[in-house]
Amino acid sequence: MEKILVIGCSGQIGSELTLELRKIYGNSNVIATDIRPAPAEISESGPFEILDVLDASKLQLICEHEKVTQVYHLAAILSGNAEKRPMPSWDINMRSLFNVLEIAKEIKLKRIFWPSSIAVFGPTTPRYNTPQYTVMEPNTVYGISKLAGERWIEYYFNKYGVDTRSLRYPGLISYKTEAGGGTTDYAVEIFYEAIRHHKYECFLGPDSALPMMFMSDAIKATIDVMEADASKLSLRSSYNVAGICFDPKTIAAEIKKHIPDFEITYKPDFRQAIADSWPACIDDSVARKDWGLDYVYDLEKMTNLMLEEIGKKLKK
Ligand code: VAH
Repeated sequence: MEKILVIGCSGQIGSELTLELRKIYGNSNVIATDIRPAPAEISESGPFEILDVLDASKLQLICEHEKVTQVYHLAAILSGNAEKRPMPSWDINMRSLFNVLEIAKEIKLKRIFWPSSIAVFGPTTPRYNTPQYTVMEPNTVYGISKLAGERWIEYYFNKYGVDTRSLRYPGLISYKTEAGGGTTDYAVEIFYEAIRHHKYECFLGPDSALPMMFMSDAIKATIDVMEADASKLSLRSSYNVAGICFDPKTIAAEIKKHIPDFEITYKPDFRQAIADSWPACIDDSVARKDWGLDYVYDLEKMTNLMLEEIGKKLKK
């Protein structure tokens, strides 16, 4: 019997992943945790506990008491916020990972998922069709923590046999939980502002192309890589996953097809330098070959759904 622990269930990924895992494994077999209260649909549909992932003893207690077999560790300080508080963000992103890896080694957890990011790439990385293996010189706190994290999860796999799995997420777009503290947040904010005010001041310039993915595709890819037969996995650092690639002017034009008077203006802030250091689009052929990565949502399909669902949400 699988018993799954989700760390960071109230976040952009965790809030949707928890519900999807509960559909697969049963509500009572997916324990949701976060340092802050969870949305009602999570806390009322299955076990929820307040957990600070830096509290290693409480984390181990929950894993042992609940006989946890798999952990999805999703808690992290994202790129924008990490630049505002480098040392505390480094500590949270790294110490939380070490807590999970050490407990996995200690009590022989079956499998660990930890999210990496396209932020592991830097300004010297080829920006177009960025390969799985390439130069990686990130110059952000978040990117450095993700690069270090990839090395550590691979180390724990090779040295201690901890079955670690990971994806290099692009910017993730969903209508259920607003993004928080990231550089790709504009691709979520733009929908809310377009519906509320028919205008949006974008904190990135018009041509800042970045790899993106609709959340349901990201959730499917996450569960697929965790459920893949270990013999199929050719790497234990983290898989490139791409989804779609667009810049602010392109997504604005797609929204204008639905809201003709929508206007976007541009006022780049500190996050422009972060975006400029990241790839524009990613090659994800290794993930496709190893475990069948695929996508459903392109820009048009995603825009239609985001406007429809956020429109309903804002009417409530
Ligand atoms: C961020 N949403 O903007 C995250 C993500 C690729 C970007 O890792 O920091």
